[in-house]
Amino acid sequence: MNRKEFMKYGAMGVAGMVMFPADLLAKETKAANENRFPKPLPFTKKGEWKEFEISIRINEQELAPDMKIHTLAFNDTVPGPELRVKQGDKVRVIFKNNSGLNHTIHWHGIHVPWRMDGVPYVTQMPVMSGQEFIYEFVAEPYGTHFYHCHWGTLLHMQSGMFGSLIIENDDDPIRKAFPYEREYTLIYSAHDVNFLRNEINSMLERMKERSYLMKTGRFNAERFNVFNTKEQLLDSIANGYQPPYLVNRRAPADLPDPNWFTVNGKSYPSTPYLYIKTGESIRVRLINAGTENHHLHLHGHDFWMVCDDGLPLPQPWQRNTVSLTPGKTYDIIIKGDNRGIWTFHDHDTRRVTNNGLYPGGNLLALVYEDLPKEETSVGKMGYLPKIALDE
Ligand SMILES: [Cu+2]
Repeated sequence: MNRKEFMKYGAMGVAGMVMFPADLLAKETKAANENRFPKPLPFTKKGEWKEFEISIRINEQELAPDMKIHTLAFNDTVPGPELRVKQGDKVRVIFKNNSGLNHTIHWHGIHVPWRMDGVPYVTQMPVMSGQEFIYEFVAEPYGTHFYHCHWGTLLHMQSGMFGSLIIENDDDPIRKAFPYEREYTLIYSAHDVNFLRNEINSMLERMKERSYLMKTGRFNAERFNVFNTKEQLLDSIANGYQPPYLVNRRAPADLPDPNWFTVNGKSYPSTPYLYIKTGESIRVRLINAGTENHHLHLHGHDFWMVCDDGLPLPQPWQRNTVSLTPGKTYDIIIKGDNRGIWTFHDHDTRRVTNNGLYPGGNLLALVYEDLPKEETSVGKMGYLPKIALDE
């Protein structure tokens, strides 16, 4: 390792990129860790409505040190911002599409009026580039939910178009049964970065070609599936045009095969830490916005599974591994009764790798803040391991 590399990876240690006990308890690590969770989106009160603004554009995201991918990011972050409201609130979301592609937003688990459900060509027209759409619904039911794009979901969801939607209840049965001060949101996803690169590059190519053709007056809306108005699209359909979801343009062999796995848009060693203290209970909201099953296992503890798809379970369920299938949310309570540093990870070991290399992917740590100083040394390790990131 040369000096430049040492400086770089040494600095990562300070930022908490490696699981050294002393680093994990450093002030800088804790401060940096705040940015590894979705941030609540501020709203404006407009009469009885809570009004949120969400936009979308193509962006870039660092999954792990030096590993960047192009993303489709709500408000420039992956995951998108957290929408946090109270049960019964009237919610208005102004969605602006600045991405050059079509999108919609689906409110997963929310009992919205059907016209607000975000399914293109079923409940609404896709929100085309440059357009905006206003979603309005009443926040029901209580619990941990999420939102995601419903256009080209195979690409758009694994490109980052998802975010948490938490509906709080002042009379929260979980808080009563398991008093907690701190809570954490973890959103899981899986990415075939080669698929993403090819798809997004070809989209960018098409966008370039499109603007060139537009400039020279030779643009064909049907060929590019880009329409300026609903009327223009309906005219085309009447003339025999088929929207792309009716056309099987992809052979099964071309389907993505995820090789990067993220929690809150990050792969280990950039994944978030869950801080806890002895005697404390924390609530963790697990959301699977990806395509894979994640068999999440906590070391050294059982946890209490308290909500399934946001709904409080009649009987909390004590366990240490839970299968979080695509589209599912679970809330778990972890009680701090075994001081230490413990991993919480996908037990399908393919998913604790970055492109096949362990450790990586869906691997994170539960970290006790009250770990005594004498336990924060791991003995004689004179080097910081460089996490291998191959292509
Ligand atoms: Cu989309």
